[in-house]
Amino acid sequence: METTEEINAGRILVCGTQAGGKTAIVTKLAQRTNSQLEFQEDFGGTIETEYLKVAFDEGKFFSLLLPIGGQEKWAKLRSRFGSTAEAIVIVIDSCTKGFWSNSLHQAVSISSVLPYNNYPVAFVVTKRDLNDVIQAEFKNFSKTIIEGIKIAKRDGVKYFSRGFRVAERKFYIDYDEIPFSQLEQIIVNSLEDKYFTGLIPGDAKKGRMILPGFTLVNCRIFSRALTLGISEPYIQGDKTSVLALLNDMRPTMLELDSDWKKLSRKYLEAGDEPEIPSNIAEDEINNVITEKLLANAQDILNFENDVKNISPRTGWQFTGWKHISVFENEGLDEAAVLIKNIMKDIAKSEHSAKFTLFNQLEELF
Ligand SMILES: Nc1nc2c(ncn2[C@@H]2O[C@H](COP(=O)(O)OP(=O)(O)OP(=O)(O)O)[C@@H](O)[C@H]2O)c(=O)[nH]1
Ligand SMILES: [Mg+2]
Repeated sequence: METTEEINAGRILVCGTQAGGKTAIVTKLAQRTNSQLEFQEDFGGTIETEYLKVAFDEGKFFSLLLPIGGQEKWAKLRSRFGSTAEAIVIVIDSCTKGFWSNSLHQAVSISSVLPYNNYPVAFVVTKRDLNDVIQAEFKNFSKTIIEGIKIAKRDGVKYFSRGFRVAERKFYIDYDEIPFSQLEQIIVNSLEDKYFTGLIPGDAKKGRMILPGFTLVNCRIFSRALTLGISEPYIQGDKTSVLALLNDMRPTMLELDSDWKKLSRKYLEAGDEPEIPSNIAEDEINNVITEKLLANAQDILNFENDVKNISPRTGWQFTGWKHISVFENEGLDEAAVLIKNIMKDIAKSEHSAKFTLFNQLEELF
């Protein structure tokens, strides 16, 4: 056999809540093999899936990474690809700890269709750079948001809905409680006003970020996680369903011309839209950011334990984890080694006939 021949030595499915950084990290890794590749910001998120090759040992073998769109609407697709996968990498964002259980949930659902026992699972914690940046800036985030609530009461909130046409809309806060979707929009607007310049509605590429690593998409996903953290005491429904509902769409609920009621028809256990008292204090926001959003070393160890603890039930063989930053090119070499270790571990997994993939009747109807 020719030593330069490429052998498909691993088909790795990369999953995790939307905007966690799956496409970014996989593109960076694939760039090592194909220098033409470049990560492009995608305001709407990955549609369906992307295949990207990573070669090791001068092309002797490669892994094919499939980062699938993290939004909930791609859940069926994840299962379909799961039936051909040989390993899973879970991507979690170090600035939105509140969404980690949703990412784990995705990996667990895929596991029931993966035709192996004892197959490798690893996780990558992304956006290390942004975690540091927000650690230094979060008190100004809270101040800006409190100011944003005041402005919303006085002048109303303008936003652009991006349905068929980009249309300007406006709402006022004239009551003591703010519905989730409006608070999410107030947070996005106030952070966007402070941390971006030159924004043009409908053209996400034109804006410039002021805070390093805080992209328009990061602003939205962070704002959603923050709104969730603030709303937690007021959630009436089941937490897992609420997380799924919030992972259904991108960008914000209002910008997408959607609302909680519409979405909750799909997530029946999510309950009514939470209402948050409008007199929320700066310190409460600070606490949510530090306690519920920004991950620290202990949080990562806890997640590792969660993964290890469910492994006997899901059939996982835990390969390891890395905390990286795609923007700072930090930890990418280690991430590449992690992928290589996954491919070694793939050899230890056993094929299994657990192919109860789809109920035939369910598929027909
Ligand atoms: N600061 C910072 N931002 C990052 C990093 N990695 C990704 N991002 C940003 O995070 C946002 C989402 O990244 P994607 O790679 O598109 O996320 P995804 O997981 O593929 O999202 P879906 O396709 O919707 O599931 C983008 O704005 C990226 O630029 C990182 O290491 N640091
Ligand atoms: Mg993607």
